[in-house]
Order: sequence, then C-alpha cells, then structure tokens
Amino acid sequence: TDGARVAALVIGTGYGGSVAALRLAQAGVDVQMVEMGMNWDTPGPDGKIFPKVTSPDYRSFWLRTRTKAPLSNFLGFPIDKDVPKYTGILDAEDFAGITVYQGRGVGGGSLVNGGMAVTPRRANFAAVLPSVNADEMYDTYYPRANAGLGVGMVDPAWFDTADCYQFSRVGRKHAQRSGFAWTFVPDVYDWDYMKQEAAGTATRSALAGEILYGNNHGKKSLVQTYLAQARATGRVTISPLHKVTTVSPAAGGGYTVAIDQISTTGDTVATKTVTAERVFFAAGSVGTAKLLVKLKATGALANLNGEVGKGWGENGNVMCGRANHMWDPTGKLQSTIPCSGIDNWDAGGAFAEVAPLPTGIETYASFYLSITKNPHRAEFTWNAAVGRADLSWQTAWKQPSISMARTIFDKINSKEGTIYRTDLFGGNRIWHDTLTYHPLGGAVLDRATDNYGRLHGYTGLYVIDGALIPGNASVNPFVTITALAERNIEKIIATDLP
Ligand code: FAE
Repeated sequence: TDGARVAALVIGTGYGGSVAALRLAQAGVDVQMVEMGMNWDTPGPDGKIFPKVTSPDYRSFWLRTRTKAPLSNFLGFPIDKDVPKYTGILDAEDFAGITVYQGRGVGGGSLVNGGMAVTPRRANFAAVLPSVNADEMYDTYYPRANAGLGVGMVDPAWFDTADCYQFSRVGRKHAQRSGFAWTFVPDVYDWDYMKQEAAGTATRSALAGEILYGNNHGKKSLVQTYLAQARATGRVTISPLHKVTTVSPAAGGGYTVAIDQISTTGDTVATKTVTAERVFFAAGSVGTAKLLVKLKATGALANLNGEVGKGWGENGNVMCGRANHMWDPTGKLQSTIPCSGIDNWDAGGAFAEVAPLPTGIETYASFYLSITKNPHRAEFTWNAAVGRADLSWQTAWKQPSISMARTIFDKINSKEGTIYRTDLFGGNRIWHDTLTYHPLGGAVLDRATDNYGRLHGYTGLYVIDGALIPGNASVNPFVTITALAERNIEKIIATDLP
C-alpha cells in the first residue's frame, strides 16, 4: 500500500527474489515482494491458465502486438501472429544486437523455462566466480538449492522406451557415434507425473506441447517450491502488476521505493511509494542492470560504482537444427522437457542440449540449444535522451558461439552424412544467433557489489539474482543463481540483520 514502511522489499519474484524472501521470512523479517508481471492463477477462455507453444495467444507475450516465437517457422509456415497487447508471460525484449527472452509474472523465469536444473562442473564454477569458496558451494549451497527447487532426473529405463524421448535417443546415438560425451540433464519437472502423462492417466502438459508460455501441470516452478514456502510463513506479501521505477535514500533512513501499478495493457493506473529498510534487487540480470544504471545516472543512487551495468553476457546461447535421414525419425510425440545434453565444453567450448521440436508431426529434425564459452561481454548504459537503458551487445559477437557449436554439429553431420536445417528460424538461417534465454551479469559479484551481493556505495541495498554472475555459467543458470542466492542471504541474515 502507498506510504507503507517495510523491513525488506524484494524487487522481482524469480529465483534470487524467492530465495531472499523465504530465508528473510524464516528469520522473522516481514517481506514485501514487488512483481511487474501477473499472478498466473486464473484460467483463460479455454479453461487453461497457459496456452500451448504451438498456439501463442494474448497470454504469451509481454506487451507485444505480434508474437515473437523463438522458433518462428516450423517447416516454412510462420506461426507468429497479431495479438492484443497484454501483460503476457514471456518477454522478448529487443536490444540493438540481441533479443533477450525472460519470464514475466510471479515466479519469474521459472514460469517459462524448460526446468533444466544443471549444477556446473566444479572447475567451471571456480573459473566463473573465483571469489566464491567452491567448497561451501558444493558442500552446502548447491545441495540446498537442488533440494529447494525439487530437482530430479528422468528414469533411465523409462527413457529408453518412452515414445516422447525418441528425439533424445536419436541425439544420443548421433553424439556417441561421433565420440562425444552425452549426459542426462536433471530437471524440476515431476518425472512421475510425466510417466502418467505417457500412460494416459494424467492430463498432459510436457506431452501436450506446453513450454515457453507456461506449463499447466507437472513443472515445479517457484510457485510450487520457494514461493509456496515463503507464503506459508505468513510474512511475505506479493504485489503483482507492480513495477519498481526508482529507489533512493529516504530522509529518515532506509530507502524510498517508487512503484507503478500497471493494468494488463501495461498502462500505469496508480503510483505508490514505499519506504524500505533494505532493498533486494532481484529483477533478473536485465531488470536489475537496467534499474541500477538508471539510478546511478539520474543521481537517485549516485554513489553506485562504475561496475554497475557491466559484465553482461548471454551464456553463449545459440540454436540450430539438423536434418536426419528417413531412418532416424525423431517422433511425432515429443516431451517439451529436454533431458539430455552433449558435453564438449573442455575441447570445444560448447555444451548442447538435445531439445524437442514439439510440432505434433514427424519432422526428421534434431534440434539443439547450445551453451558456449563466448568471451564477449556487453554493458548497459543509461540513454538520457530517450529515457532508456541501452545494451552494447553486437550481433557479430555470436560468431565465437557458432564456431564452438560447430565443434559438435559439423562433426556429427559429417559422420552421419546429414546437413543443417534452414527452415526453422526464418530467413534460411542455420543458426539462431540473435537471442538469448540466459541473460547474466550487469551487477557482478565482487565488482558492483561486495563478495555477498551488498551494493558498493549504500548500506542496505543488495543484488541477489542473475546479475551477479559475470555473463556465463557454463551450463543453464538457474541452479547457480539459486545456490548463490542461498549463500549470500545466509551471510546477510547472519551479519546485517539486527
Ligand atoms: P528472473 O527469474 O528473470 O526474475 C526476475 C523477475 O523480476 C521477473 O519476474 C520480472 O518480471 C521481475 N521484474 C523485472 N523488473 C522489475 C521491476 N522493475 N519491478 C518489478 N518486477 C520486476 O531472474 N535456465 C535454466 O537453468 N534451465 C532452463 O531450462 C532454462 N530454460 C529457459 C527457457 C526460457 C524460455 C527462458 C526465457 C529462460 C530459461 N532459463 C533456463 C533461464 C532462467 O529462467 C533464468 O536464468 C532465471 O529465471 C533468472 O533468475 P533471476 O532470479 O535472475
């Protein structure tokens, strides 16, 4: 409510924000969470909360008038279409050189993502965040994060016979025939539920083409895990369709937080101010970095240091498809939840997920999302003339990612006598190199903040989301974001709270 005074205000309800809220509440602190997206709990006209990936509608995109599906052209026919402007679940946020996909709503990215819950190899983690004690991470915080998120693994015996993982088995065969390490990838999807979907005893979600725009069943998003626990403490209040616009020191101590309440068409319907003793920036890498560069440049938080906005990367994301021979069908029925990957990180700088193409028809295509060791880092700067944060990423900077992904797929193509698909992304492209699902950095740990996420220049301001990780996590990032948040909030509660 307008004019309220709160002990802790958390901006955003993704992984970092949910961990902070739960642990603060358990420590006896009242927490106000502010989320610009919707609370996804009400069915649409079709009786479902979330639409399928193959039929995007008004619920699918954040304030766009035309959908922007990452796979825009299944077999040559475009699936994008005009939609009414609405505070939908997936934001395809366009910057000059890249489109950054992000979840919008209570639960953040956990609403839209594939649930792949990967703990990086220890040597890779140490290279990403050298200032963090890796023993503590691997002994305490990664296990705590995996437990809190409900991470599990597909039953290998079931995997070997399930129709819906034919595409993954083809991926395994091709990877292994070319001598690559192939691994199962853990996920937060309820694997027992998926078995029931396959057996026809539960309403289908992963097996009904649900992903990207939400899953109606099966996936354990933060709403079912951290946020459910946080709500159960009775100390956490969540305000959806509320967007933080500024944070500045308050006269009597603490911080004044200005918030726009928005309608489902994105219009501001009310402006509120709240005073908070502590503010946790958990608006995601892009949201946090954009806010911080604005607050520094406009003088609201002028003492933030020069590292704010820097160290941003896209986790080396690049997508491609391969055309298989007719004797290697990938299956009409594909689970939307990937469960395996090809690890060529050490030799080639690429870790590739074998991803589904849940079209409902046989495509003879193998589809992959690669995470690569792209060295480029971009910076957010405040563009005062237009009142917006710009990102310096350039399209050409994906070239190293393509070269690294090619260390896997050129070899497989040559071994199998196959070629790349050019009909998946529009414009006859082989590589989808203009997007990322994994924005990271912009307020890097031990640079913009101290080694626990306390922002330099201000007492009581914290960063606790993907903005802390310097551009690349070597694997899908949310387990690392969660584990780092667990580590940092434990320290903050122990040392900063009265
Ligand atoms: P995030 O989850 O983005 O939460 C930030 C929240 O803050 C959002 O709900 C925003 O709406 C909200 N917000 C932003 N600005 C404001 C503001 N000014 N005021 C109020 N609220 C605000 O941040 N990662 C994996 O590890 N495995 C996967 O399988 C995977 N698949 C993905 C698939 C897709 C399509 C996408 C988009 C992402 C995927 N990711 C995956 C990435 C993962 O979801 C992402 O790294 C985390 O969600 C980031 O967590 P944060 O806590 O940093």
